[in-house]
Order: sequence, then C-alpha cells, then structure tokens
Amino acid sequence: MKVYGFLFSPPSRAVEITCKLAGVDYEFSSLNLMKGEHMNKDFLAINPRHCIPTIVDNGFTLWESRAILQFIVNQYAPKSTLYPAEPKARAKVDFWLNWDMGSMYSAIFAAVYPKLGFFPMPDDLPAKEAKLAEQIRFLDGSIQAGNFLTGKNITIADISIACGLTMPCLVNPKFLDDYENVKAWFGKVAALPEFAGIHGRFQEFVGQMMAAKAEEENNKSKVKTSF
Ligand SMILES: N[C@@H](CCC(=O)N[C@@H](CS)C(=O)NCC(=O)O)C(=O)O
Repeated sequence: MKVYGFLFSPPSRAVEITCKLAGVDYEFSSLNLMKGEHMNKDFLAINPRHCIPTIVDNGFTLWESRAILQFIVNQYAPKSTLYPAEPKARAKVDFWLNWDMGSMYSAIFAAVYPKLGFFPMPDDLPAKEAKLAEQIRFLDGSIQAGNFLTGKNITIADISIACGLTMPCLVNPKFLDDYENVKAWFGKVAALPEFAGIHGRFQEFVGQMMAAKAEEENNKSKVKTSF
C-alpha cells in the first residue's frame, strides 16, 4: 500500500499508526504541505482534492483518514479489535470517529491551527478555544478510568482522536493537565510502541522545523542590523 502523507499532519500519522498496528506493509510518500508538494501534478492526478492522507492500494485510491482507517482494518485485519465487527461495538467506534470529524478535530482546527501560523488569527479566538474546551470536557467525562474509549482494547477511534490532540499539546504542552481522564488515556495510547515511534518522529520533525525558523529569523535580523 502506498500512503501519501506528511508527518506534521495528525490524520496522516493516524494512518501510519493504524498500518503498523494492523501489520500492513506500506510505502510512505512524504508530501511537505509547507512546500506545496501536495499540489504537484502527479499527486493531483491521484487526488484532485489534494489532501493528505491519501492511499493507493493495488489501484484503489482513497482519502479521508477515518475512511482509510476503516478500510485498512476491514481489508487487512478483519478480525482485529482495532475495528470490531460486532455491530454495537463497531457503532461505538463509528460514533467516536464521527464525533472526532464533526466536533473534536474541527474544534482543534479552528482554535489551534491559527496559532501554528496556518491561518490568520480569527477575531473570535476565545470563542473557538471555549468550543474546544467543551469538546475535551465531554471526552474527559466519557472516558472510564484505565480504559480506551470503547473499552479495554484500543481502536481506530483512539488513534484518530489522540493524533488530533497532539496539536493543542504542541502549542501548550500542559494542555491536557486540566483533564485528568483524557491525560491518562492519552498517555496509555502514546505509550504503544506503534504510536510512540511515529509520535517521536513527529516531535523530531517539529524540533527541526523550529530550529530552521529560528535560524531564518536570526538571518533576517542580521540583514536588518547591517543597514
Ligand atoms: N478530513 C480529512 C482532512 C484532510 C486534511 O485536511 N488534510 C490536510 C493536512 S492535515 C491537507 O492535506 N491540507 C492540504 C490541502 O487540503 O490542500 C482527513 O481526515 O483526511
């Protein structure tokens, strides 16, 4: 399977982690969004919507990360508890995936991405932060101590939601401190070697990005002071 993605992107990391947990071999093709690599004509021919993650599996193309996670398990690990087959258990996972898409990740996107410099700062940032806090409070109240979101097994919903939460934690490492259950659950997900490996690479990448930015700022100020 070929995975087109970018380490900085939470949904892209969720796809890689799911491949690893499901034991699926994949070839990763990195498209650096900051350099506009997702707009190259070869990728546009695969995904005219130019978003990552996108997979191509034996000629089958799919994007939308949560649909990809469902496909990976359905296709390659149908008996896995990552996406249980029993209808009610599966419905719970689908509930969390839909909640993530419609409520959680969209709240993260609105409140956090402007702070990362991807969008102009909105006038109503406090309202967007309040909306995000409301989602996390809901999550905090839903997690049962010691469990993953739907019980004792990790599922693709845990992976998708935990990857999204890495973004507010990037802006504020203490972000989860007020949410005891979420913090404990996140720690449990992040401790899985498959998650930890990708998450470690993401953190390394962020470190390099910040160092490059600092260097750029430093060079700019040198140019300014030389006049
Ligand atoms: N709902 C989509 C979101 C995909 C998405 O927006 N990806 C971003 C990176 S996180 C992207 O590719 N942005 C560039 C673009 O859409 O042109 C998913 O979960 O896959």
